[in-house]
Amino acid sequence: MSSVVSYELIDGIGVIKVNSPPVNALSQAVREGILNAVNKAQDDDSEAVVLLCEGRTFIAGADITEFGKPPKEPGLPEVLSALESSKKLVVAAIHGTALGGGFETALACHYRCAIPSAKVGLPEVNLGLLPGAGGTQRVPRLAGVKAALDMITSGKPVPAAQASEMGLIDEVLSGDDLQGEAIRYARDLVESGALLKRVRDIEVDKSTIEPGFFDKYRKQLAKRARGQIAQDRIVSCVEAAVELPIDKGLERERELFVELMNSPQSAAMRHAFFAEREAAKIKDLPKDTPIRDIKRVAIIGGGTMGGGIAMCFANAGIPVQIVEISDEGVERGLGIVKKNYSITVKKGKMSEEHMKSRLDLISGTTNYDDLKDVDLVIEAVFEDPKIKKEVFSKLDAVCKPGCILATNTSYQDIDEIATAVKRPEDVVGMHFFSPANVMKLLEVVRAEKTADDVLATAMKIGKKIGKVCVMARVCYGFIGNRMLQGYGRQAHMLLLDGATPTQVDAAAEEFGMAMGPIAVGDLAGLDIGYKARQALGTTPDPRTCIIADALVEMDRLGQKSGAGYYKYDPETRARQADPEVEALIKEKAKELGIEQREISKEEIVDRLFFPLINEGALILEEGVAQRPGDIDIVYLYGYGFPVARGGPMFYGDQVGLKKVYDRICEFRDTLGEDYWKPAPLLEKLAREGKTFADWAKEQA
Ligand code: 3H9
Repeated sequence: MSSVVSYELIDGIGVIKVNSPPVNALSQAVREGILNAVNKAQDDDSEAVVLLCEGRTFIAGADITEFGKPPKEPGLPEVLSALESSKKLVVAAIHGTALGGGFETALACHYRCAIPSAKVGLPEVNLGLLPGAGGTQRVPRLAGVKAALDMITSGKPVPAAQASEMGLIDEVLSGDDLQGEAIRYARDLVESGALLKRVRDIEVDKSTIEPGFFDKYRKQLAKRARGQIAQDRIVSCVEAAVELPIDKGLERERELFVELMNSPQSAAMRHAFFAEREAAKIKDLPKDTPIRDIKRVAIIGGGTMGGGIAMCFANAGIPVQIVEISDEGVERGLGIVKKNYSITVKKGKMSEEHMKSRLDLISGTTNYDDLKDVDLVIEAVFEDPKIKKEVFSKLDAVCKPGCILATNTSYQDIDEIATAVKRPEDVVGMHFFSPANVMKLLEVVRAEKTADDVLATAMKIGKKIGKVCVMARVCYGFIGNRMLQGYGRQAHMLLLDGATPTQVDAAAEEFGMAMGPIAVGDLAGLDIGYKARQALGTTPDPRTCIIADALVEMDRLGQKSGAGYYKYDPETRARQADPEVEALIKEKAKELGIEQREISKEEIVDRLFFPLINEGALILEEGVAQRPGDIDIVYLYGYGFPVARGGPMFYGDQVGLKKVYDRICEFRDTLGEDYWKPAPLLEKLAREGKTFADWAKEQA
């Protein structure tokens, strides 16, 4: 047998065992091993066959690293056909997560059993794909059309018990002894004379499909798909399952799978999958770097941010204290947390008991002496370097040796903050994104003197509380907010040049952004930037803020005051263009001597997104981010960048860096040099005809 698949007879049952860490993906060796084993079982003394996996999971899908390379025999359809047409009964025995091609393998077996903790799912849509080995044809046959569509278009795995109710699993095993229980189940089936149940022979139940069902489903999907084509193709495949005999349906599925596999969207989403996992790795940090134990946490500052961060720890079962300067502050902080949880309970997404157990983990204090025993403190006070340094010096006095002192600052110089303590090696940045209990991104900022184990612990605890962690070095705004400045600036300048707020947002949203930059300003509150500009005490370039400042001075602060760049419906919060603002923009453009003109959608998109790529290139050169993929992850998880574009740097590679560079030069020549200086790395790669991905490989 092959090195990754073994086959042996146990109690008259042929047991095929896959052992291909880390996730038993269907590499060529695994496919070949299963095919050989099932063929062998046809001619030996086995009465039935069990297919199971060693390690942490049943097969978690096709081997994504093989995608885009020349296909190697045997293909998955051939293997599945051998399993399905086996003359001996085949049982798939599932633990961990049977995903994608893994679950499709199980669906080609005659029976499926699973231990209670197992999950099954078809997450291909998250990679811009559809299940390409029968999933779209077999799931509707077992679970019905609507359930199949919901499962495949959401990509969400389903727990064993639910899968059993849906008809996707035949038996939930009683214990965790996978092999023993699976053999027993196979034996029971044989002894009871169970038939070779082939899913292909089942008729799709059409009774639930009303006329126009698929059109309606497509329309609903389009709203959340944000331009992703995979969802639409999945519906086409399920339609084919209803209308065509299975072999024709499988052909249709294959055709659309290949189309998606070759699409730029899937390439972007596969990039995002691997970039996310890569981002967790710090290049110069040895794998065996010790991790500090984090059992108790404190958050300084009980505002919206501090409260949200506290919730992240409580959700992971870690006790957390909120520190405020007054009893009222504590009260307010705990109130914010309680309100947030109550909303979740009201939506039916959390039980009262769960809320209570989480609230029990969160306490408040005004006394720094209460922090003697904590292992990690995260400072989330006002963005004022003086106040932050005062907080750190107080923490230095009370916290035990080895306690990690983290700051949630979005912009401040963490090396400077670290001068306030006698143990700068314990200082690190942990930059959460608002709302902290919802947003997945955590920028972990490595300061000049941050110790290796402090950095490793911050990355680890970030993962534990459910965040996607990306390491950044110290600079103004770190990775995400530093890059955002050019984006926000261009949004504002586009208005002065003649685009309307609606045109700017529509172009960004059509590109795939969750929300356009002007609407985001209204959502965040225009007064925030206004106050920050006032605090700087310098005179900003009016082209970057003149309209925003005027709106604030008119008490148009954004959504919270019912009007900003847009007017908001008080009931639905729907935004509406406001002629008053359009007149204001014209007036301000005139004041600055700017001649307004028609602006094309293409210009809006290039002026918004190319500055991200250019600043990203500077960030890479300076070593602020480790890899282009890390920058992409920051934008995907922190800023609503569309995953089907892979992130700004991957988008740059897809457009072509030469084209990006040339366009930036064109803007430099037409719009002025101030904000359009091509980054040296961008220029170099453009001249060499290379991509950021090529550069990353050279640096690895
Ligand atoms: C498909 O099946 C298409 C078919 O319909 C049709 C075919 C014809 N391939 O996530 P982790 C690596 S599409 C290759 O950190 P966890 C991963 O890169 C596929 N490698 O662990 C990482 O490597 P490293 C449908 C894979 O425990 C390591 O395994 N299936 C694959 O947090 C550990 O991963 C999916 O989309 C793969 N398929 O989560 C499932 N999967 O250590 C994708 C993982 O070098 N996978 N790796 O960084 C997952 O969702 C999670 O990995 C899983 C484990 C839940 C399984």
